[in-house]
Amino acid sequence: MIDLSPSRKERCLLVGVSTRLTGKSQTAESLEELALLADTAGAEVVARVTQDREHFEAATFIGKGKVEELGYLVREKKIPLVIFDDDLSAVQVRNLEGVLECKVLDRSALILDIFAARAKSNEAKTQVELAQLQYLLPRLTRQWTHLSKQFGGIGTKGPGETQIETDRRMIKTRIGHLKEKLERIGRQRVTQRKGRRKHTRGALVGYTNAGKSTLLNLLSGSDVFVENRLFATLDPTTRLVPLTAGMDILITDTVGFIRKLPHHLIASFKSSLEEITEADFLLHLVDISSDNIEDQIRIVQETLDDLHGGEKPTLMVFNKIDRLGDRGKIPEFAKAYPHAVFISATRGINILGFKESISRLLSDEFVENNLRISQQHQKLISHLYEVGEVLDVQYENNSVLLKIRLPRKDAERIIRLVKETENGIHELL
Ligand SMILES: Nc1nc2c(ncn2[C@@H]2O[C@H](COP(=O)(O)OP(=O)(O)OP(=O)(O)O)[C@@H](O)[C@H]2O)c(=O)[nH]1
Ligand SMILES: [Mg+2]
Repeated sequence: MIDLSPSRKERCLLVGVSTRLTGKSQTAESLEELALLADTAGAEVVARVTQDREHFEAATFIGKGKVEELGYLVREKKIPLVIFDDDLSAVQVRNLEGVLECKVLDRSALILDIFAARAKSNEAKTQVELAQLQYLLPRLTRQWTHLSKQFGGIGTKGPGETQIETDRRMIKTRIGHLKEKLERIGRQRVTQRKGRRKHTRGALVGYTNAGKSTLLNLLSGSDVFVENRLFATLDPTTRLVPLTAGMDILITDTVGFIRKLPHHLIASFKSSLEEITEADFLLHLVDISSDNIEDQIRIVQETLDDLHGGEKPTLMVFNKIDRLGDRGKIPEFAKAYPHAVFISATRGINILGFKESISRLLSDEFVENNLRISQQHQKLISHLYEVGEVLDVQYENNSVLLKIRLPRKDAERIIRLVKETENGIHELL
């Protein structure tokens, strides 16, 4: 585990590169976030170095002169760890470690390390190990093993040295086993979700540290782990939340997103992230006190698009309004996002308004119908279970009465299908 006591903190130097594409301010913001990540991993940032470049050096990522400058800093300040904000190849890491004579990591390795330290459940541990091995496989070199033994500490934990030392084939076998195990856990998850079908489900999504777990705790009176560090939540937690007098909904808290999230990680967290793709609607939580609101919103949306969750009915929720000195930012975002709601999860500000906004979203996006179908049309009945939320079932003579909630955009087509099937016009099902 990472030792967070100040005296034992591993000192590190951060390196960021800006190109014409990324620009200086984006690099600075990204580097600021890398510092937070380093802090979360238990390291102390003692220096930051940036470079403007038109292209990346194949051998060392940054230019020769910059490498020398880094080497000087590392030796002078006796820094054991250098972290690059961009992904490095195995060759680049090897060359840089050779010249700098210290451990070199990239942002992905650092994020994976944090996830490894934070993983608690069987599923999260399996997901992280899979992502680590997939990250490691193309980077597996004798020198890397040698250095991991020599330096130890951040970025050298994880799958364990014995596995790193075994050959690629064994790692590939292990990857196969982990994937199978995740599939098994994933199937259990599907069964659990089916058991919860009666309720409408929302998923809390957003940038890491936006306050998702805090909000779920407030809404459900539960005690999901909350911390002012990145990636406090790895496992999705689902809780029943009273929405209005007659209606409870399920809300799931999910892992936070961040820029340059390693793609292995997203792939291996597939089954947890299915909680998002399977949800009826999303609550996109944004930290309004952050300096990079627009960037964070964009990154969350891009990640959701990757997961095919970008099309879901979404309520934008701006959190932490208690941290705004003046309320100046609220009108600006209210104008840009007309349906958004503004809250404070820690102070419990405007939670009623938040619940009303969810109710409005649900009544805009979903309609409830009562459908009567002959029991002989089993295929149609199972189709309805797939496309909608069956709220109630009653059997009457040879018919099934379904009270069903359908997405408004599909409702007309489905009702027509039911009529045509009942009248024997439609042979689809
Ligand atoms: N001032 C203020 N702080 C808040 C508010 N909501 C959450 N926080 C703080 O923000 C930090 C992060 O909260 P979490 O609930 O862990 O955030 P999260 O989105 O679940 O984060 P990850 O699980 O890391 O993705 C904690 O220190 C919370 O106390 C709020 O409304 N106002
Ligand atoms: Mg959380």
